Amino acid sequence: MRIAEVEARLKTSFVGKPIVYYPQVSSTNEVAKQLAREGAAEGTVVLAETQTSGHGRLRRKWFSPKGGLWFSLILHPKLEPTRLPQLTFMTAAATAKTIKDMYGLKAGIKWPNDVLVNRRKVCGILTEGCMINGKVKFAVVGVGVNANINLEELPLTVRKRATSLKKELGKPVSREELLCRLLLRMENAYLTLQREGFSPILEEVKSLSVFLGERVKIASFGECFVGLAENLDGDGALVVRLENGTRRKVVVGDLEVLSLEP
Ligand code: BT5
Repeated sequence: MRIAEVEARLKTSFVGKPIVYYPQVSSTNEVAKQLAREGAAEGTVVLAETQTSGHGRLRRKWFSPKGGLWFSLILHPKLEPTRLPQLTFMTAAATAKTIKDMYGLKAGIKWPNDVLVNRRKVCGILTEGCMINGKVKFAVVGVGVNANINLEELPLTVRKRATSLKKELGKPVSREELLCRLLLRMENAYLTLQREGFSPILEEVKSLSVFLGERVKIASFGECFVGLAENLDGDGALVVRLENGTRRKVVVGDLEVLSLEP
């Protein structure tokens, strides 16, 4: 990554100022949390070429070979701790829109934290918060975009459901340009969230969704069930109509869109 080029082209006012760059780290989220504890400014981005223990939710492994865009953004949101997932939705919408606009690819959001292109995962997002006395002291939003990675570097089980921008376009992308555009969108979305609340973000997520109106399988707290993904409620929880006609709200879980299974 040519950081000087990113710094020269970045049009944000605080996001990505500064960008703390490493050739390799354990996890950009872990490094960002440490920097935030030490007082790093809101907007600081930690970016690495590779991660040795990149992770997703529930400490699942996030494979981070060379060629990807792996970064974490430090924020100081005025949000209740239960509302932190709003930062994930905001980022998913920003990423899907950036990929659509820049490359004309059909990018969509799969609840709660994936961006898909052609039914396969191109990006995962992990938001973590640090709470003190019931208040959010800071949040770290980790973003992993399979920009120019070689899919052969992912294990077979992961590869089946993954893609990269390079694979979809048949040529590598400029990660510098992608990062600049994505950080600008994230800053604008964050300002919208702080000024106008979650509803404009939620509307975007709905319009980019690849799951609403679909038959889905949900895994949540060790339980599995199938139903129709009907809607997102005002907090981004998924409302599923079960096969017996009752509705169930899912706040945390994994979703498979049955008709999209590769
Ligand atoms: C996520 O978790 O999708 C969140 C991933 C966040 C990664 C970023 S990279 C920068 C920052 N630093 C970190 O340490 N993390 C963040 P989850 O929904 O739990 O999905 C994890 C699952 O995605 C794994 O169990 C695999 O099945 C799959 N996976 C792993 N690596 C992948 C990749 N490179 N591309 C597509 N899928 C992948």
